Amino acid sequence: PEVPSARPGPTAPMLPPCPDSPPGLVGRLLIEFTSPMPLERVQRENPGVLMGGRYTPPDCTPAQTVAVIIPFRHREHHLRYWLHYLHPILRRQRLRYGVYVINQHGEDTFNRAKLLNVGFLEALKEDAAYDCFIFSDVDLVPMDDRNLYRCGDQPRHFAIAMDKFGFRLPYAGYFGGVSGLSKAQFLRINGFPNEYWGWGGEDDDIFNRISLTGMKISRPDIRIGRYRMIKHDRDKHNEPNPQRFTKIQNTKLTMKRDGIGSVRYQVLEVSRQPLFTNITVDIGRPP
Ligand code: UD2
Ligand code: MN
Repeated sequence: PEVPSARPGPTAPMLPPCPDSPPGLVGRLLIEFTSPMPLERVQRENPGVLMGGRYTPPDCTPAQTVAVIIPFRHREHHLRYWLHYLHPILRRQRLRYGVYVINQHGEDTFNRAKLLNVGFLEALKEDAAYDCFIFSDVDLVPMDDRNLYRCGDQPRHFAIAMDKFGFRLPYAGYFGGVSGLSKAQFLRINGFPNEYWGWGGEDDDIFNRISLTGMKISRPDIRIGRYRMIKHDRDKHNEPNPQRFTKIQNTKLTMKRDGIGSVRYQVLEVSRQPLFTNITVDIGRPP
């Protein structure tokens, strides 16, 4: 009988595991949002990224497959900067990843955490191999590529030193901006809350979920976890949620019934763009 060849074919390349510390990192980066950033330019400068915003390192096999989830509505100009800065960084970090923009349909009140739940489920529908989920605001760009967008044995908070907070952690329980959980960690906390409509509180609820399940936040060095946020005004239909202060007192009671196990939504469109997958979704409106 024919003996199968041991030589690696094009479909099963035998690549070494990707190194723990990627060799091509550059460290501190210059980030600015002044020059205009046409999407055509960003596409031209990232030819290695496949349709839908997928990337796999050509020279090694990563330990994880990372879904980057971005909550979104009407921030096209921010997204162009995000794609321009993040694709080269994630590539240098030797990640196998995909970028998912979860676009809230309509003009009802924005709901960041519910969109992130949708992103988790929809990314897994695209590729069941995703085992690490990075949740990123569209307006946040890391200033140092040693801030590795990977998951570890505890939930990770990446955006710890932001320009708008004077490059300091604003409070010990702060978990906003950019965070990452493995699939198992995310399921352990029943995902994120679906009932925070409007601005604020949802990140503190997520922090509570993590603490209540006995996990601990892991963070990078304060010199490495630096971020720039693109300056912006508060969006329309994302007014501060007046219920947020009482809601975050009750995470222990609500987290079992409100989360990834109870999220209801309707996907209106999935469109694979050159640098990201856009998922437009109807998530309803506050009761
Ligand atoms: C802070 C947190 C953010 C979240 C929010 C409260 C930082 C850096 N970030 O962000 O993680 O906890 O407070 O909800 O502290 N978005 C849209 N369109 C909209 C509204 C929001 O795309 O109309 C998305 C977008 O990805 C944005 C994110 O939601 O970056 C957070 O909203 P924001 O940037 O208005 O809130 P901000 O900067 O106070
Ligand atoms: Mn912002």
